[in-house]
Amino acid sequence: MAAFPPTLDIDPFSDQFLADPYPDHERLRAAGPVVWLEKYGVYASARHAEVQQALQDWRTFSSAAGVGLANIQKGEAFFRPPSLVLEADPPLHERTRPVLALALSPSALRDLRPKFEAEAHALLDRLVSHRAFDGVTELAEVYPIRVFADALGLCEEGREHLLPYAAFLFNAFGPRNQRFEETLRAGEEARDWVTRQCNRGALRPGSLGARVFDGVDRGEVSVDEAALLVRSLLSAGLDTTVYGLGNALFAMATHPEAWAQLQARPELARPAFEEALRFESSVQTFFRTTTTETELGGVALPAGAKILLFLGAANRDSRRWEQPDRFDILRKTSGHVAFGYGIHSCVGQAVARMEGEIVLQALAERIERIELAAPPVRRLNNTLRGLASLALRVTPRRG
Ligand code: 8QM
Repeated sequence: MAAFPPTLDIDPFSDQFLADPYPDHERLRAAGPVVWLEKYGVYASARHAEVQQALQDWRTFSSAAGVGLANIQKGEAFFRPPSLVLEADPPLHERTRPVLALALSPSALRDLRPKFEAEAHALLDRLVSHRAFDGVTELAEVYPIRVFADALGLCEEGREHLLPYAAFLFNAFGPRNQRFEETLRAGEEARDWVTRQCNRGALRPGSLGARVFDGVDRGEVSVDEAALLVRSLLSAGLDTTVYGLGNALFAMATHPEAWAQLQARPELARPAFEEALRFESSVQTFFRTTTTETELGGVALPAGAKILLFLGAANRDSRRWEQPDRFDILRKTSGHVAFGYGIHSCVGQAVARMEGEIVLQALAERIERIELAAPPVRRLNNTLRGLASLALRVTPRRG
């Protein structure tokens, strides 16, 4: 017999929760496999097994009503036309996602790698020579914008809109709280620029963006659909890696043992970045909406219900991970859900991993020690976890 879930008064979009979500994650996991969040009238799960199960079962746990708190099928106001991948189920999703997957194929990535490496080396040569720099404003916010916006084929002008656009987008997956309002104006301004950049004519020939429009020539999507798919790359590909790189730098700077391991073997950069994603997942939460009456973790769910999935909490669930709060770059990280799971799992994850690997490896090759020069400053966002500032002091390698 399916049971009623325990009710919690936690607000996962409050300043207090977002500043340090981990104690509340534990409360959520401990309360049960699925809980009821009174404040928003939604179900939620913070345990790995149930989060994974819901992500896997896209027929029951739909994305088409939006992956934020608002139900976009009920006309609950949202600020942009729905994404054709993120906010879509099969069969639409089966037609649109392959266009992105093909644009971001392994061969496209191989072509990009030398540029991504050269940019990282140039940037880090300069930063390391200063012996002190801000890991967020001078590195994590600079590098993805440079390499990914270049790869996408965007013009230089107006790129300052990319982060405000994403900040607003990711806030808008949550409730219309003060944080949402604070980023609304800049986000809406940025949206108009973003919309213009998604046109075929605005994208450099041969770029990733142009490759999305190749799907039009193959008859897979319409011109308007291709523009929306470019918008997906622009929406999902910048802030996520900015926060991911910032979190990885923070973890490395505050875990000397992990840094020593990476320093001794810079080829650990890839697993180190992966562990940083598990440890501090840049995308913390997404919603699904039930399409029918169902059951999850023994709890009965009605049709049409929103359920909040705590990816970041699942990645620290002791039912799944040994010593989950330990940052250990040698652990097996497979099974983390920082990139999601199932048909919607991050289509750009290979690009993200490439950026993370290249930056961490280039750092490890150049630096002997890395330390905080000041307490980091958090940037709170309704969906993303990360930093506004990370003052670092580094000691270059000798010789
Ligand atoms: C999040 O617009 C989109 O298609 C889109 C926006 C944000 C994401 C994914 C897709 C997960 C990184």
